[in-house]
Amino acid sequence: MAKKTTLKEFESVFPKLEEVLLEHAKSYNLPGQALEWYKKSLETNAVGGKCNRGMSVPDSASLLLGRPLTEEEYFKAATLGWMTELLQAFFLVSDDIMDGSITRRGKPCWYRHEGVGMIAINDAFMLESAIYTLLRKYFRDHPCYVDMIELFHEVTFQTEIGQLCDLLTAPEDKVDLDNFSMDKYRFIVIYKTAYYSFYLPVALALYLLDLATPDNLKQAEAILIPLGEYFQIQDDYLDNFGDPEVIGKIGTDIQDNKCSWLVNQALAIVTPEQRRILEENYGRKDKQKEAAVKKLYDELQLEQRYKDYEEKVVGEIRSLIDNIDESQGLKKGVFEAFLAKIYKRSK
Ligand code: DMA
Ligand code: MG
Ligand code: MG
Ligand code: MG
Repeated sequence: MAKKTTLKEFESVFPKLEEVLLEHAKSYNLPGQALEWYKKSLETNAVGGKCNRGMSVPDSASLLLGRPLTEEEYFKAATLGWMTELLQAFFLVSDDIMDGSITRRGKPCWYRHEGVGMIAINDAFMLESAIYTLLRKYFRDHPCYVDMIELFHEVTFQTEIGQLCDLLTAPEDKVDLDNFSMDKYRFIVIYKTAYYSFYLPVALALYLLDLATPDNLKQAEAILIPLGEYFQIQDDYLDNFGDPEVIGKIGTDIQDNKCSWLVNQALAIVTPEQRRILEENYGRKDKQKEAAVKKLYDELQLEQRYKDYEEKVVGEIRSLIDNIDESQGLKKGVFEAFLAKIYKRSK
């Protein structure tokens, strides 16, 4: 089997793409100060993450072909990978503003950088635009160019409706635990996370190789969406139980009144007195109230409940992978690689 791409190899593609993006901006006679700003935003927001999504485009392409990629193929695949990272950067810059987060990737969130503030909103839009600049530059003549544009547009919309429901179920001024449910939860996480984080990179790899069919895209989606749901449940678990030093961000879900996996699990097993504790302390911008919820989560043994969930869901995902019909162009290895990357992750 072909070897997996390293972060170093993947990151080595970025400077060329950055140059293309800056040249493109320059062609509009963008003043130097603004050009410098755009460069800083690209370097701060697109680079510096784990790049799991981005690297999975070349990795999936190589697994689908059953051989290593040529240099040119690698560059194209990594370029598509960087577009998924730009989409992610666009969502994270906005998400951190909307969630009132403090840190991201171990540093202050972009909107909290000196002199940035709400200019970050426009920076987020420009990170999104960068996707289409690169797509046009490198894929205009690709037989799947229109499919790729439509895929980015659709996945963006899917993420946005997920974010909308995430925000609407978490009003700042009104805590109503009856608003939460696992059905709502599933909708939120499938849309806000699973499509762009899991389905998008594999669909891109299939389009890149011109191997996509309605059938294999459906088959891939049927596995990648449950995988993405599991991934966001991990994110919710780590928001409370993870080490901020390791995950690079400080959890905000309790104070933000989020319809998180943990609060839904708690609601399913609380006694009436424990429910009162939740009602009085959840969703308040108050460290002590947050601590009371954290204490309740410990009493309810949610950490163990998460670990049991993880074993169960990983078993289910493994059996979905085992049942893949490889004659449709897919390879089990593509999905095994995703699962191996996230199983028992701590960041
Ligand atoms: C993640 O939701 C979804 C998107 C689209 C960024 P989140 O707010 O739980 O993410 P994080 O924990 O990284 O802020
Ligand atoms: Mg957030
Ligand atoms: Mg959020
Ligand atoms: Mg989170």
